[in-house]
Amino acid sequence: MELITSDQRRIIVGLGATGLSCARHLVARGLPFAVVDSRDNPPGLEQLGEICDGLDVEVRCGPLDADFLSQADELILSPGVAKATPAVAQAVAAGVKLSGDIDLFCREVSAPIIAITGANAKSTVTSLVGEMAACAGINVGVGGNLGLPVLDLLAQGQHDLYVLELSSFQLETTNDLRANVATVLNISPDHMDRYEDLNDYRFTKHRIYRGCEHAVFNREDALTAPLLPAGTGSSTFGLNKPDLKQFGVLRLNGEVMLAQGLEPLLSVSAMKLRGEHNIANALASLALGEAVGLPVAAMLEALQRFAGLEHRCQWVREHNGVAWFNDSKGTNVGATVAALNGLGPTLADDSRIVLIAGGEGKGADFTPLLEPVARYVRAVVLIGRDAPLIEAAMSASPVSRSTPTLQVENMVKAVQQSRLQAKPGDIVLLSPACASFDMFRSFGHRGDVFMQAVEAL
Ligand code: UMA
Ligand code: ADP
Repeated sequence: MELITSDQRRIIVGLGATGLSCARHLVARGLPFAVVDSRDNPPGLEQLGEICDGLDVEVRCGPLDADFLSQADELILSPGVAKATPAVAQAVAAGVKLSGDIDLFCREVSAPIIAITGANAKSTVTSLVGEMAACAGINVGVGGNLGLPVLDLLAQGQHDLYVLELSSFQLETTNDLRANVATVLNISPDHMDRYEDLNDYRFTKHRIYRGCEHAVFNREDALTAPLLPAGTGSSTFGLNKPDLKQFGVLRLNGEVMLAQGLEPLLSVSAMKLRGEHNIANALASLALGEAVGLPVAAMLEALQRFAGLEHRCQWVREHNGVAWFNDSKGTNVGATVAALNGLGPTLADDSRIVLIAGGEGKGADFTPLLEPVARYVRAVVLIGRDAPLIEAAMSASPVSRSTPTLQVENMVKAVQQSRLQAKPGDIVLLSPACASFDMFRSFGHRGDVFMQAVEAL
């Protein structure tokens, strides 16, 4: 096989899962490209060799060369590389077009797209909407930031509906999404080492609404509300009583019901998902499903079946009367606040949570943690690079100063220390409020190490 001769010079920037999916995609279409990665020895080199076997593809590793990038017509940027990276920014200033895998995907797809972003709950809602569509018998493709790059999803063959989780990193380079339905589920600070401030992060997230036919937003979080051109449909979800047609919660004879307008749909007790935040997630999923016309019966069936994803407030085991939960996907402060506020109200009167937190804080402000910590937490066991920052935030405030904090070297010690702190009836919760990369390969790896240590008790 040979690549087509073309005047278009494309450069794939980044050799992770996304870069490799872009390479496979371009090779399958016979389109020429070059590849760069800022690392001397990026992880995908061997796989790239297999994808491009026998083809003339230039590969450059090591610090990005602005002059080389500036010779391209189009840079296809991986999400892990910020568009503010100097060599990339210089090429863009020189007139080079910037795209990402989502743009490449959208150029080829005509099936409807539900596009989902938010600081938290993206993966849960994306998976749940995927389950709803599957329950309705639809041939649905589910992917994106969730793990399967969208172009690999495309390579699986045609689907009749796509449900995509999009990160702010992916949205930075997404110019032409035009989703049928788009949502920003919630906004709280994350990735503050990559964005100038919360507004910068929020504007990036709001790119998901560009050109959409219908927007779904969280009426309890004003930062999610879109500015839409006339004619664009919209609907909302929230934990309060819903207006006509909107999704919310009704209390009927002491029972908490998911509802649309005045119509109760399902008792919250019929769902396997637990915690207030998951009620919001169920409502968001209903609103998204409704917007593409999924039958209500199928959506409610999925809500009753869906037990949640691994590493998201996942029950691990009971040991000596203490329940252990793995929320390793709590990778920012807002997620850990939600996990504490979700599990805290389930505690019996004298019981408390022992919280294991810490890792790579991504420049976050930890003060929103202090109030739920003071309300629900017996002790905080800290690991990882930014453990001292969390400890400093806690001891600087009268709200949380009296909650004991203990810094330990690794996850096994954190589990052992938590066992000593917890009393029967307590919960031990791993919800780090930080990324995992200072100590682990991924949040999944961190959660697995935690669960192994808990199983070994
Ligand atoms: N990197 C370099 N130099 C390069 C290219 C990458 O140093 O030239 C580094 C990045 O800084 C990053 C790592 O390599 O630390 C991986 O970056 P990547 O862009 O190659 O990542 P992929 O393997 O393509 O995975 C990406 C998403 N990763 C990121 O956005 C960092 C995955 O989300 C996603 O599942 C995958 O595409 C498929 O769409 C992960 C993630 O952490 C789970 N996402 C963030 C989050 O959820 O908070 C946004
Ligand atoms: P994301 O893909 O956005 O990281 P996940 O569905 O994987 O979202 O959930 C990550 C974490 O976010 C969970 O472990 C939980 O701590 C928290 N979380 C889940 N739902 C919500 C919500 N509706 N609001 C705030 N935090 C949430």
